[in-house]
Amino acid sequence: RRWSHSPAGLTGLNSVTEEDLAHFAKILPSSSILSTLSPSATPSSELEPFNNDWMDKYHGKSTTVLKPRTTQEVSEIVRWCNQRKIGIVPQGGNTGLVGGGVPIQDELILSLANMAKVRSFDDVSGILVADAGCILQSLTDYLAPHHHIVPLDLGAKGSCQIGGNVSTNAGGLRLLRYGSLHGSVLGLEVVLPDGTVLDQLTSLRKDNTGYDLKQLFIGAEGTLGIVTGVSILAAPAPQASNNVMLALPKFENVQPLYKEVKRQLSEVLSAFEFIDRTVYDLAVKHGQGRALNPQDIEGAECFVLVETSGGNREHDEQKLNSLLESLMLAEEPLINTGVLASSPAQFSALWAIREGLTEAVSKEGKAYKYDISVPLNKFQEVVDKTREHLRSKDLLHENAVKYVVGYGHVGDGNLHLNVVAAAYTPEIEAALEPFVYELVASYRGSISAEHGIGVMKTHALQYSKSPTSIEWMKKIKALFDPNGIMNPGKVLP
Ligand code: FAD
Ligand code: S2G
Ligand code: ZN
Repeated sequence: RRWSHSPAGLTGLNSVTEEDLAHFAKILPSSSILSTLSPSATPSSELEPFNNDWMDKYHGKSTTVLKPRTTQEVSEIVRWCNQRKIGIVPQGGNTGLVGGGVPIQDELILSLANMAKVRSFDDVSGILVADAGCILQSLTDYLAPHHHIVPLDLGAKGSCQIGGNVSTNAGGLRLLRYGSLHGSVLGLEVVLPDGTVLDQLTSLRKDNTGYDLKQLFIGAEGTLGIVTGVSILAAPAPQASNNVMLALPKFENVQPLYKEVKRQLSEVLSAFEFIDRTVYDLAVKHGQGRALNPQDIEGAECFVLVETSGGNREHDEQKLNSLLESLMLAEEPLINTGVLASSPAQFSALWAIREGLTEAVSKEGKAYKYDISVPLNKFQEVVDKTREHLRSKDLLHENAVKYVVGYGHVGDGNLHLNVVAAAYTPEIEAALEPFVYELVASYRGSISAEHGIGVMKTHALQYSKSPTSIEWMKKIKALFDPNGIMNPGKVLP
């Protein structure tokens, strides 16, 4: 069943044995060990959720999942694996979309699920220190009564962990307003591939003393060490958030609309998300969120969800209403219509359409996901060219590729091109890769805007990074992980 671009095999590494298990049993209670090897003899079906990725596209064959509760336990496990040259896949919420969080073969899975405590929060500075295994939604819930929010939001918030967010340098729905994790993460605690605990968990806003080592682990996808603790600057919760779903007659209007929205909303703008018509209709079909009434969106080619977050509800609503008026009254209106959320329920229902796109797509079939950065005015062209390319290969039909859709974070220039197929097959992949990567390179874009490289795109890194860059990434990898045990076969070709 494996056809994806994973390396043929991992060389120079050993499998977990019963002796290893006996050693792990000295470090962890039995409840923290899941293994098909005796004496545990857990049925392999119980390891499925750890061996298979969220899309059911990548499948590992690990025999053993360890779920340590403390940094010290992680350190002892890693030290042993480094001596035994056993490959380790660090796993968070397993919502990654590039196959980075599941084994390529039978590497050990080290799950952070049992390290989910908030260590401290200072409600004056807003600095939160949490275990890496804290689920994003649980941190959001923890901060709410303290009138703070995590400066990150994504559709996977119910399962993804802050350690996984850091390791993939997740972007998400709020990057436009709150910036990237490279800015909001203040410190990290990391277990290095030899078991050393690198404690960089500062809670300082400013610390300009030597190289900023934590930056190396943000986006390293578990290939340089295991993040066990995160210190992050939470943002003050907005007093008022509002959103509006705009229906556009044509894609060309997205750019002038973005300019106008930024001009009129300026500091209270907190999200600007693009949804093409095909994927909007799929979200409605699968009951994601509350649809706009069909007659109002007759002929709309795409949608934009705009969110404001500010300090004063009346002020922000006044801004939104005058924006809507100006958009509708223009002699050449940029929008067909706009639905302004009139209640918290409607606010959530509009967001649910955008956040439900991934699930709607996965309900339609097997998604080839291309999370790319391209110039905003090329979003539609990329979707159209990919669709045309598949049609020219006679692959655009019910039994091959059903839909080609686009949605994403306009403010970040990040398009999520999704090719929805009846099944994952070698001929569809051969038609899409390197076609999509070459198309992105032709716009001098990036083949991965926020999801990372994982195992899916190691061979495609060259489209976005120079040979010198890749050479020095490999030198850094060899320095931190000379035995190549940390998430082997991921990120680097
Ligand atoms: P996992 O999937 O478990 O792992 C991801 C990678 O990080 C793997 O390489 C793994 O080895 C490594 N890793 C995990 N934890 C650690 C750790 N503690 N230490 C070291 N390495 C670790 N992504 C976005 O950027 N923006 C989005 O808007 C977005 N929306 C999504 C919506 C849905 C519905 C889904 C299913 C996914 C979405 N994603 C998005 C992708 C995914 O949620 C993110 O990449 C997320 O950050 C992964 O977190 P996780 O805890 O699930 O990590
Ligand atoms: C999003 C999720 C992944 C995808 O919804 O912003 O990052 O391609 C994506 O559905
Ligand atoms: Zn995204």
